[in-house]
Amino acid sequence: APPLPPPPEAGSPLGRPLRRREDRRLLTGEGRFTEDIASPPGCLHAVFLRSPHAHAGIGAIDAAAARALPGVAAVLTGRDLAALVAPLRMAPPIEGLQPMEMPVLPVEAARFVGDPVALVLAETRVAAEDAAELVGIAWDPLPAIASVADAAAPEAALVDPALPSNRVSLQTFATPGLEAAFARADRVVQARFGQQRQTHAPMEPRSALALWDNGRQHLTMQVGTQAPHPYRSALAVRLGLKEWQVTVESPEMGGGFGQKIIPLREDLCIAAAARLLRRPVRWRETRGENLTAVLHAREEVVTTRAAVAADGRILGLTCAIDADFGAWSFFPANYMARVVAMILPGPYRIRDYGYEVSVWLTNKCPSGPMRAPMAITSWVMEGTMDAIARALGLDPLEVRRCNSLTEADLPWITATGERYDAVTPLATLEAVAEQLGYAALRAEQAARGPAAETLLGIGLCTVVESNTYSSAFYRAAGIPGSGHEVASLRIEPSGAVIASCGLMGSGQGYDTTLAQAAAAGLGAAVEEVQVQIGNSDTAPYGMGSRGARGATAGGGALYLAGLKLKAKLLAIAAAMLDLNSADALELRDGVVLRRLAEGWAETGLTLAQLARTAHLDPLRLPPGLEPGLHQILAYDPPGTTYTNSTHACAVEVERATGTVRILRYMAAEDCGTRINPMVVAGQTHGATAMGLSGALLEHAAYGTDGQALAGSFMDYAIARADDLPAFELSHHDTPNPRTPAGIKGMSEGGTMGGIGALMNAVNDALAQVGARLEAQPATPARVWAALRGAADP
Ligand code: MCN
Repeated sequence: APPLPPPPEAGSPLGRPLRRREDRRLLTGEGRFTEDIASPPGCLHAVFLRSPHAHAGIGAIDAAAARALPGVAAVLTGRDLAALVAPLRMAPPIEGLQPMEMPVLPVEAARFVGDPVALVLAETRVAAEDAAELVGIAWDPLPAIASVADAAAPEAALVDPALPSNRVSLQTFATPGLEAAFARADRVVQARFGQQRQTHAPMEPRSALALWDNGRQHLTMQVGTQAPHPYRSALAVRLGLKEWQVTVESPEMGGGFGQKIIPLREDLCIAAAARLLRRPVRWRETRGENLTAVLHAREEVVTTRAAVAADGRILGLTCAIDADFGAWSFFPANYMARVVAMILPGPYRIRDYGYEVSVWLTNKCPSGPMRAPMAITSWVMEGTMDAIARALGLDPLEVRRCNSLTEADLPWITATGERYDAVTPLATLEAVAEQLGYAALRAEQAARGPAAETLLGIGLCTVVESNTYSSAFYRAAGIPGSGHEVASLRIEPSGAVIASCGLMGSGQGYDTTLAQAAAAGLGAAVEEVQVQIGNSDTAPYGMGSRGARGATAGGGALYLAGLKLKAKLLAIAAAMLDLNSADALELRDGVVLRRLAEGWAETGLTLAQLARTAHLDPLRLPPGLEPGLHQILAYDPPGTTYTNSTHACAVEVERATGTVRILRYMAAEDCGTRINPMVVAGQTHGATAMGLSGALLEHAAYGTDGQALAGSFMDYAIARADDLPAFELSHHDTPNPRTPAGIKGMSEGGTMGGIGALMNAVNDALAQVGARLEAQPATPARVWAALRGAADP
């Protein structure tokens, strides 16, 4: 790859903590979300009838009474929709992965509580809800598989009868020296980590409006989506349309967290219904549906075995992962669980490594990507470090120090072949240890002693966050797609700049940060740059927002497009100034400067004048330059980008009640060049809050019969402000030499660090009395039970 330009110098729009432009409209209630769009004339409202059973055959469906209700336009079943929407077939060429097919609505059997089995369309939402209650289904309840243990039992019924077993994916890996590493170890330390099922819980549940123009044979979907172009392609393919027959317009989005990437079953159903009935159709998900029937994530159990020397050095490591993916492996099952295994060794010098990753199907809500699909990883690795320290009687900080990668190790190629550039895990570890006053806190812990009413716990968690996944990663993981992003920059005759790409935000502050990235490349004033994204027809085809790729891939593409367009602008400036070359010219803040022996001088030309010339006076352009100012550029990152951080947490565990109180929380992070430090801090707060919320409270629980138990925020507890600490953040801005302007992504690492720091702190407290919490969440009841030595509930 050609060498990339160096990070910009001081005075650049990069690195400025500009306030988010979008906040004014969002905070004053003027943001326009899908539900703010008025219903067009003739609009129908969609309601889905869902399975109350974890597993049941679908017998006769009697919709006569529902259809007879005033205002009801149609009741569609799986059979009706099968003729309109192609099933999703997931069959990437990956060894150990079973191909699966998913009909838009099930015809033979419902596979989980909430599985949609019929679609009711009526003039009003109330009429549709009433009609749904009148649809009679002859259910044939069947035994349900509610856990990995059930799924793996020798005589287990099959969740998907088309598959040979409930293990939908099995992947293994081992370095050649692994066995020898265990043979020469002084000790083998084993640890187990469990994570409960969770869900995204965006503030805005899903919502969509489908408009079919029968004259033009054109579908417009107004829907909050993180990836307008892949969404449009998937919708078009499954409805048998060309992409030019579909426009996707994403209004404002109240959170996505991975739930709003591609069209899910409800989106496909309402689009098909709009086309069939030639009427607009809108659908709004209820909170209960969002909690139980969209996508879940995170349910996995990981066991590690570390071969260690007596001084704490890790000689070899293995992990076994069993992930419960629910009823469908709709997203490539291997991807999410595999990322955990891939990056598990994290910041440590572990040359010999092996993993076995099993993904199981059960009769629960299907799993999909959720902010930090590899969320458990850092807890597993850092919990293993603590287990090693305990087994060998060493200090946990010392064990980390002696295994940590240092600058001299870089670039580091991990055991699985991943390349780390410019990571600084030892620096972030030392920074938080100092800020926390680690030694003093350990002394205080010892002074309190295990008999105290409140036990003090210290948790450390260094994170290596994989992000901005490259095309090579997607291929290896079997995910159809690419890691590149496309930027479009247009400069209008007045000098106004329109920046666009295939990302779509759900709270990341793109109006501000993408404008900063484009302005930095271009040399324009940030205020002159407007970001226009979210419309599949006007934005260039890109891969969307996921995997913390927005800053590096999207911002990087805009930065590089800016540099390219700047070269054209400077060539025009040279011609206008009667210079032979543009070599001594520079554009900063929209003003053309000329380099002198000492410093810079203004030339009197501005970006606006250059723009006017390019558009309206093309005869003044130097030979060979086209009129106009438009740059489209695709940027494909050279490899996955890695960002590191260390989270540290001090907790108090009350012995009488099991209550965990966070005393202090800090994180030191290195995401390279920060486009906007305030946005980075906000993303770290949000990501860490999500991690802590999962580690402390959340649980998408099921009964042993597969019944969903958490259908409202009364049962699915997410953290409130008073559950969370103040975050003390610090930064190490080490640019990545292989990305534009040295930017690294960062918005998932906080989730990983939050879980690890909190769980390690709780277990550090419990270890003083010989207890351990093997699985999240650390609710008072579970901590109390662990303290009592009872089985982990
Ligand atoms: N940023 C920066 N400098 C850096 C890195 C990031 O200024 N060195 C800024 C970026 O410009 C961007 C934001 O921080 O505005 C996040 O950047 P990045 O880490 O690249 O992540 P993405 O833009 O790809 O956003 C996706 C990421 C993911 S994967 C989930 S899930 C997630 C998240 O962002 N969902 C969110 N943050 C969220 N925040 C909100 N409010 N809502 C969600 O649904």
